This record gives sequence, structure tokens and C-alpha cells, in this order.
Amino acid sequence: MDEEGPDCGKADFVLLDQVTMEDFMENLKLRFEKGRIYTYIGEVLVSVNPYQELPLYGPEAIAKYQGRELYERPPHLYAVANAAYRAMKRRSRDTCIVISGESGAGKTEASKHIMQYIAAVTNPSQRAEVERVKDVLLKSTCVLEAFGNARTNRNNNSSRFGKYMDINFDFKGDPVGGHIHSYLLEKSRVLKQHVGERNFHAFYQVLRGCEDSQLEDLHLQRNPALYSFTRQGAGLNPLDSDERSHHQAVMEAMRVIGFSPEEVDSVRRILAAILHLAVYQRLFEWVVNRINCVMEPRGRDPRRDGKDTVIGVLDIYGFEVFPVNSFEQFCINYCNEKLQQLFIQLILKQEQEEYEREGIAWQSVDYFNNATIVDLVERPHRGVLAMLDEACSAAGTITDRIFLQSLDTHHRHHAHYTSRQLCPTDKTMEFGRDFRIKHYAGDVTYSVEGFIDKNRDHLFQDFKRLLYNSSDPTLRAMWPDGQQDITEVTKRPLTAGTLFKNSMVALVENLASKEPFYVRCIKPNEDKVAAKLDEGHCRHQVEYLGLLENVRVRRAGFASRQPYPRFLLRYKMTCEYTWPNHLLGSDRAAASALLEQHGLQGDVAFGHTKLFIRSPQTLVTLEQSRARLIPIIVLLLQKAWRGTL
Ligand code: AD9
Ligand code: MG
Repeated sequence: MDEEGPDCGKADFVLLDQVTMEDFMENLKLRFEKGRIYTYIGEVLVSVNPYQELPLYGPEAIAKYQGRELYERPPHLYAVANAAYRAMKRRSRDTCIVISGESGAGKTEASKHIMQYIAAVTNPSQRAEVERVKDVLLKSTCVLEAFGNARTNRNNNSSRFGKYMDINFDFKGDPVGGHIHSYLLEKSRVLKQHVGERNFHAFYQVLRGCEDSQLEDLHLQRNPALYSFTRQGAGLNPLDSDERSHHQAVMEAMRVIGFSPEEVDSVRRILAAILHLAVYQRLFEWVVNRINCVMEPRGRDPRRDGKDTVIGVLDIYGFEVFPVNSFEQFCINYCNEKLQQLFIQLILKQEQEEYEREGIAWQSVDYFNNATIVDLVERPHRGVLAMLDEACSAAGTITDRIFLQSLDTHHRHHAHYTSRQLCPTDKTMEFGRDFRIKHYAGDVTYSVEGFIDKNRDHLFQDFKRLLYNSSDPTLRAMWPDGQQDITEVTKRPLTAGTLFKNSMVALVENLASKEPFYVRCIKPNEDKVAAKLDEGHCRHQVEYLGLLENVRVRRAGFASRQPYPRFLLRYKMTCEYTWPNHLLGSDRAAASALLEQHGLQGDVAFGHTKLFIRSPQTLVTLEQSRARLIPIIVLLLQKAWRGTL
């Protein structure tokens, strides 16, 4: 890390003189100004989006990080990718890299750099099958971005779906397959985009990129402004703010004229079916499945090849707040609450608990635990999602407004819930339409309009059957459920909210079972411009990401911890009392002797089962000593083998 020079601030926030917001921000700003967009908190990487191309990436930079310890080089995504890769390879542990941060903070770009690093350092023997897998891994990103990303007001290339990608590695550490899980595509965007926003990139790419003859075949014209789905966001068609009240007036008029509730319901359902036409989600899922089929590890037999190990990379939509927030934002922000909860559990809570368990002196650190917000959303029976399901199962009689009333009734005393009804003086919320959740990352006001319809997410069976019977095999493949028989069809399908919740619970369980590495992304300004760090905006992110608490826990703690046997296995060759085996009574005593010989005993604490190492430099010293000895030991072994010793 020394090679960064003294004027670039501290490469690890743990090294700050004092852990205050002022010191943290000063360091972040100084580094950003010097083009040092990455800084550690221990093994967590903090990354600030530079909004400009910096000379930080590519083969030369990759070579600098390859095979190095995290602390040997300046902080970088490559170092994290390398650490995850080495942990996976050395200890046959599944690892994951969780990239979080708000919309536009640089998560997707970070995931691409990580994939590039992994692709660059694997398959030295150029095996054809591994090359094929690497190619698919890298190219899948571009395809999924076309179908799943769009320009929003916060990010010109915003991921409108969550992505978790597993990469499978064989015992040599080469990628042999992968699998992508996608989460909740924001399909409503197909039909409606906010002012200044666009539809999914794929539509424009077809219109702008096809040959004239191809467009003719598709009966399309080149200009997106000719199509309602692609012109709204460009500002050609300002949103009609009266739409909502018009809709309500029409429904009321129908009732007064004498349309029966069933008839009104049918009209609404037909409208919904047209809205859902979009087929788009099926198209997207089909694209993901196609990629997964191609990435399925081929011809692997665990008995012969051993178990694959996995690195998971999570790039999921960031916390977002729009002028009007709907069901999609509610799900996205709930997802971010879940990930924050995992971060708290893994980095903050578990760390404290481990010190206690190991009998290491520890000063506890206060942090905001967002479990109460997660609970508000997902609790069985009374959580917002459960109550929404209840409203959806009530056969069309419950409106969004009634749903809001029941939320108000049940959560009126919840510290993180409010609404206009509960807070009549707050004119930033609309009466009978809005509720607000105090998220860990800030307050978000949600409009309940459309919550019930979006959660029900009905697609009529006739419609599915029609598409399943299409002569186009691709279209058929997107609608396998079009062939379900009537008994299966009459079962009530799970709602969108419940499916999303289940997928989040499974995701968090999956991540928790792996060794995690974290990248915490920060968006420097709202204008998407280079060389501008808006202090207020960044400070807010530092606060809600819990970075100061992270530094405090880390400082009170230790850079590394290892069970004694693992520590000895790696470093025993560096000490005469431990090589090749020690006779010191216990592994703990052996580790102590080894450290004493290196003069490092002052930098460690001895837990019941693990050794805790305070500063990264100690690890570097041990690694260097080991690296110096390995060639000598190899030479000795060779000589012994040839009988010349
Ligand atoms: V969202 O939650 O999907 O809306 P992300 O994924 O966090 O968001 P993204 O990675 O798409 O943000 O970054 C936004 C833009 O910032 C990119 O399109 C780049 O123009 C820019 N960016 C991000 N990271 C870098 C970087 N390391 N170097 C240069 C960057 N530009
Ligand atoms: Mg993204």
C-alpha cells in the first residue's frame, strides 16, 4: 500500500487518527481528488464512482494484483476479486462478493471489473471448454444489460433487475460453468416511463440498430418517437397528471350508470391483461434461462472431478427514491434492507460475538440495527407484504385505499411507519394514497396505487394457452405453463410480493453460507459528473451504509483471524520450533513460539481456538517470510528425492 505515496490519504479508514465523520469525509475527499477511488475498511472495499475513465484497469493492473495479499497493493476491486478467488482456491470455500450502494453508485461496473479479473487470471493452460465458459460469463453481462437495463433519472444505465451470478470452479481453480439468478424485473417500465427516463435499452437497440429491410419485415419505423412505449420518457409526451383522477371518475361513473361490480371488475381485468402484455418479463426470463443452459457445467461428475467451488457475485438494484414510488421501489428497497441486515449480521454483529466467544477483550460498538424495518415488511400475518397478500386474496373487493387503511390501523405505532392519515399535517404525503417507511437509508413515500394489481400479477390462462400454442417455438418456450390442466390452473398462484420475499430469503441464506467479501459503492453526486464530490450526499451514504461503525468495529478488532491449525499449516515452515512439526503441547503454544521468533507477538491476541492478528502488516511479514523459504524448501525436497542431499 506504500506505493500510493503519502499525499493520498489513508488507504484504509481503520488507520484514521480519529474515527469521526469529519475525518472520514476528509480522507474520502482527498483520495477522490487524487483519483484514488478505492479505500479499505479492513477487507471491505469502499468505492466512489469517478464518472470518468481512470487508468486503473486492464492487463497491467491485473498482473499487479494477481496472487498478492489484499494489503500488498493499493486498494482495488481486483484485490477483492483476488482475495475471494484465493480464499476459494486455498480453502475450497465457497465465497461471494456482495456489491451494494444506491442507484448509480457503480455496482454494475464493479461487477464487470470483478468478472474481468477472474477471467484474466484463470485457465493458464487455455482449455477450450473453460475458454468457452469464460466467454459466456463475460458476454452474458452485455446481453442482460440490453434487456434488463434502462436509463433512469438517477443512472443512464440503471439495472432494472437484480442479478446474482454463481461461477463454478473446478479443483484447478478454472471456471467450468455458472448460473444467473435474476430478481424482479421492473416490467412496468415497458409501458410507462417517468419523464426523462427511457424504456429498456433493447427497444432502442432494435429500432436504431436493425437494417432497413429487417425493420420493414418487423413493420417498424426507425424513429422511437413514433411509438408510445419508447417516446414518453424522452419528454415528448409530458405525463398527464390528471390520468389518475380520470380513471377514478370513469370507474365511479360506471358504477353510477349501473355496471355491476363484476362487470367493472372484468373491464379492469381486461385492462390489466393489456398492461401485462408485455410478455416482456417472459422474454427476459427466457434470455436468462438460455444463458444458464449454455453455462450449465458440462459432463462433470463429483465423484471423479471433486466438488465444484463457487464464487457468487451479487449486483442488485440499489436503494432508490423517486418523486412517486410504487410497488417496484418498495420491493427494491426491501431487498436493500435485507442486504444491510446481512451486512450487520456478518460484519458487525458476528464480529462482536466472535470476540466474546473467543474470550478476547472487547469494547462494544453501537450501531443501528435495521431488523425492525425488515420485520415491518416481511413479518408473517402483520407485515406489509402479508397484509398486501390478504388484500389480494379478497376477490376484488379490497381497493388499494382500503389496503392502506389496514396498514394504518396495524402499524400506527411502528416507529418506522407513517402516513398522511397518521400525520395529517405532513403535506408531502397525499391523503388516502401514500404511506412512508423510514428506511435505514432514508425516508421513502410510497403511493399504494397499483399495489394490489402488481402484487396479484395475474396472467389469464387463456392468454398463456394462446401463446403456448403459437407456431413460433421461442414463444412456446416462454409459456410452458400454457399447457397446465385446469386443476393446476385453479390453484391460487403465489403473489409477486411473496415470490420476491421468498427469493430474498433464499438469497440471503445462500450468501450467509459463503465467505463474504463486500464492496460498498458511493455515488459522489446526483449530476452524474466527474470530479465532483457532493459532501452532503456522500456523508448521507456513509451514514446509512454504517461505514463509521464498520471502522470502529474493525479498529477495536483485528485484521485477520485464523484457527491455530490453519495458521500453523501455512506458516510453520518459517520457524525452527514448528517445522516440520512442533512439540510444544498445543497449537496455541506453537503459534506463540512462531510469532515470538518473528518479533510479532505484540500484534496479536490469543483466542480460545483462533489467533487474532491486529495489523495487516503482520500478515504481510509472515507471507514474505514464507515466500522466501518456499524455493529453498522445494530445492531441498528435490535433492532429497534425487538422493543428492
Ligand atoms: V443501479 O442500482 O443499477 O441504477 P449501479 O449499478 O450502482 O446503479 P453503474 O455501475 O451502472 O451503477 O454506474 C453508473 C455509471 O457510472 C456507469 O454507467 C459509468 O458511466 C459510471 N461508472 C461507474 N463506475 C465507474 C468506474 N469505476 N469508472 C468509470 C464508472 N465510470
Ligand atoms: Mg446496476
